[in-house]
Amino acid sequence: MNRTLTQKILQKHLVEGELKPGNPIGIRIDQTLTQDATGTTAFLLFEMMNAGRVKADVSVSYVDHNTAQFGPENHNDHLYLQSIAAKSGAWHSRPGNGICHQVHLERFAKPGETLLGSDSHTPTCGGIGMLAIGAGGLDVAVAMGGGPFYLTCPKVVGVELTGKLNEWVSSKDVILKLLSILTTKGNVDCIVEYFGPGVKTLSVPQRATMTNMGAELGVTTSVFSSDELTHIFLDAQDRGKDFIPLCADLGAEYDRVIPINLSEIEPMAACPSSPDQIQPVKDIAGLKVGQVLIGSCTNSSFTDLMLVAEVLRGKQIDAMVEFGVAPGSRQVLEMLARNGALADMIAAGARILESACGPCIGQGFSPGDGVVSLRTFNRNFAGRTGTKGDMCYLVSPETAVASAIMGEITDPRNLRQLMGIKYPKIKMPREFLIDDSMLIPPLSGAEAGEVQVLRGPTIAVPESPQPLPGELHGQTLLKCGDKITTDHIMPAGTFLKYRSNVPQYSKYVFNSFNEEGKPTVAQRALAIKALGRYGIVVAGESYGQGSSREHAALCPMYLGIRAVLAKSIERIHKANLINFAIVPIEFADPADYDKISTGDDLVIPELLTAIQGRDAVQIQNKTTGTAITGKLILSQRDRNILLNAGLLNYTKIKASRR
Ligand code: MIC
Ligand code: SF4
Repeated sequence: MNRTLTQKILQKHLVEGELKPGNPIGIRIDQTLTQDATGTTAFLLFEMMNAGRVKADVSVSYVDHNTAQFGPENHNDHLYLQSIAAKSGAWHSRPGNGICHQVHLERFAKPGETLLGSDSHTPTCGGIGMLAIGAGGLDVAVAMGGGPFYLTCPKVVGVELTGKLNEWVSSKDVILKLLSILTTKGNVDCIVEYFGPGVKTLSVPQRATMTNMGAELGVTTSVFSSDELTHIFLDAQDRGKDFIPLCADLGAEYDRVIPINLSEIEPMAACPSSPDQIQPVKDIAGLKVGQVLIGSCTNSSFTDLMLVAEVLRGKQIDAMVEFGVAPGSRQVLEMLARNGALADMIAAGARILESACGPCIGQGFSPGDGVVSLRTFNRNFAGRTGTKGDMCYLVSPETAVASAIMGEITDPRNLRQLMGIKYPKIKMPREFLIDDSMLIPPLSGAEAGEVQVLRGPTIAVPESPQPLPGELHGQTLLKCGDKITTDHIMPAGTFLKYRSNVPQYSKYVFNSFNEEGKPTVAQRALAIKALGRYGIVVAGESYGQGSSREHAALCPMYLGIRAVLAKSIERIHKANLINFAIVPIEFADPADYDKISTGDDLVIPELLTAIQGRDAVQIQNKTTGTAITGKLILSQRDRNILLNAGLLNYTKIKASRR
């Protein structure tokens, strides 16, 4: 059989199950990554598992999200992470060293290996030919302890690239084009594999932009082959020894093929407020912009920022535009500083931010009311900038810099005519600047014994779920619509600093649904809990889009929410719900969604019996007297986890039986 690249990597790592789309499978994980916003919980859970030292080949704990340090919380987390990494045998990437995905691509990613990361953009490393998957922190903690990662064997969607990108068009425009085709929903349990003659025209950072933003499609991951350009990139990172050539067999069979001719791609934009609201830039050109931000794990590589700097050299950004640049890593920042490109950007009016997630996760640079913000980032969910009613557009660095100069959305292909600016051809450096001094290597077992783990007073050990009841008496805490993201469920921005304190963070569950002067969703959930009943969330399609944050399950669980009834649920979030013993139920008939309102009393009479072995579960709406059938789309392992009060408890029970 002619195999896809995905099948080859999966086969090599398969430890359980059969490689047939839809089957539950378990794979060995070679590398893991965590970041501070999810990593504190992941490491606290890792400690609770008593798994000893890290057993994955490479585990890196990054600090990149929570670096603003208003109050002691962030620094307490950093100190905990540095000490627990030392204790447990993980690498530690210090704050300032860069965004996890960019640094991992530069310094650790290896073609043909598997990576599991507690961040949804972990697929970035698919740009180097790695099978890189985002997951909840608890799943990553299990993989750090040497356990397999369980997933549904994916279908493989082949994206056949032909042609070559034109000047001023970038790989960001290609992934935006793909988002316009596949949208952000309906792609669960698929992997996107890029193939075809167009692949060799894209550098590793360009590929990584596409695999990064593949997360917005809701696919398990995206992957490119590993070829001569991969070799050149690894050589330039002084990691040539990590190279292996890898590609699909000729005539490999994909479940679906989407052809994309790179020569036909034009500058694209994702309009407010979803990454799949795509329009060609030329159709929205002329719209006044008040803020332009370059950075995030999608578009902050050395080549991206060199292009921006070259365009800006000798120019000024528009007087009404606030212009920020956050380089993806310390390597990128230092190289720009040494070659003068940073000075060009500063001279043009750029405000330089540290190498971190920053504004991408609402840590500063919230736009003013009514201000159009153009960003090279990957997500523009409503309110993610920190401003209610924000108008955030996602574009390529080319479009961003052109618009910053012109003060309005500008098709970068017009820059020559408008400003006499020629397209700068940016070369990949033959050697990147290698300085790993902000990466602390793992300690030996003996040295680690001496380390004291620093757990500051703002860090709270998360609570474990209680066993599920045989018959669930609940109330609809909230009925929400389609495409509810994890940002809606557990907001980031100014609340991000409470990530390592579940009781505190849970106060902001579904914060965007709270109304002035009325009890918050969290207060209502606690009131239901006080009556000895359970909260139930009812939702439309694609519930739990976006991030991997397990707090979107952990905090609701803490407030007594034990079931989600939705038209469909996204992969990572569904796994997180199961891990924290919240039952994910899908409507057998989506029209039944209309039979429930917020506040309705719902009873699930045979919940445990159904979890034990049925695919359907009956739900009685006591308020309206109607009955609803729900689907339980669960593997045997999912059922075991739910029946044993969550993954942590299940892992402990399994370990005690060994
Ligand atoms: C995001 O981009 O939404 C985040 C913040 O990186 C999240 C992780 C988190 O919530 O900590 C993600 O993508 O998984
Ligand atoms: Fe950080 Fe933004 Fe990337 Fe998430 S998407 S990892 S917040 S830069």
